[in-house]
Amino acid sequence: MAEPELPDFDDELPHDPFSGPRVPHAPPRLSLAEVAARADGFHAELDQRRSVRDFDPQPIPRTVIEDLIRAGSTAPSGAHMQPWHFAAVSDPALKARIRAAAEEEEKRSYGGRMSEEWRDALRPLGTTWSKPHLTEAPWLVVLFSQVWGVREDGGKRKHYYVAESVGIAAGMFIAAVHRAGLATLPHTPSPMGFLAEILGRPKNERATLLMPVGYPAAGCTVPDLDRKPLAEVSSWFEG
Ligand code: IYR
Repeated sequence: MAEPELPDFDDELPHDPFSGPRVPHAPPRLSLAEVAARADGFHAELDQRRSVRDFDPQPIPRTVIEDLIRAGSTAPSGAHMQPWHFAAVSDPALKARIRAAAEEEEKRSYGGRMSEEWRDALRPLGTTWSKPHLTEAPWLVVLFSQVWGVREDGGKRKHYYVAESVGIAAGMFIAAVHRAGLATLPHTPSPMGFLAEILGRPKNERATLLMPVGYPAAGCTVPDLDRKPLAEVSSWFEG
């Protein structure tokens, strides 16, 4: 398809005809010493985070989960469409249905649907089809991606960069869970169409992550993993 001709944008400056109302944004300007201390401190805190498979069943108040979802939902998103939905489940019967359906799919996956290479990659992590955390954790939070939005008149509204936006929301939710002193496990039973079905979600939503949330169980262990060093995950082009 031919590209449309470039309009003469210079005529439109300095007024941006597309912008809505604006409000001041003036967070306190911290000293560079404080900035450095916070950057270092936040990394140290996040570096303590581990995905956990053994949860303490102690109930966690709904208000805590509400705040964690609020935190996740502060994520930036394509055209600010906020194309996510968090479903929070503490009902034991629903958790049991979700666990049974997830294990059903995982049995098929571990039983042959995953490639040999994939199963080899997972072996050091010790994962299996068995998902007791789905009933042991006090909450399951299911993050859905809204592939499109729904207008007030019922029409479809296009959503942009859905995978990126929902991925960022997941990261912020996971960081918030950790900051609160709780743990989670970003779990992706595949396929996970059963989650929309069990939770009665609309047609525009796809389950993206299933995250049990709670305290780690006493005596919980995790694989002895290292994180890639900075040099391996970054490159620098300094002036
Ligand atoms: N969804 C399966 C398999 C699995 C896949 C990856 I990639 C992991 O990092 C861990 C597990 C399961 O949850 O067991």
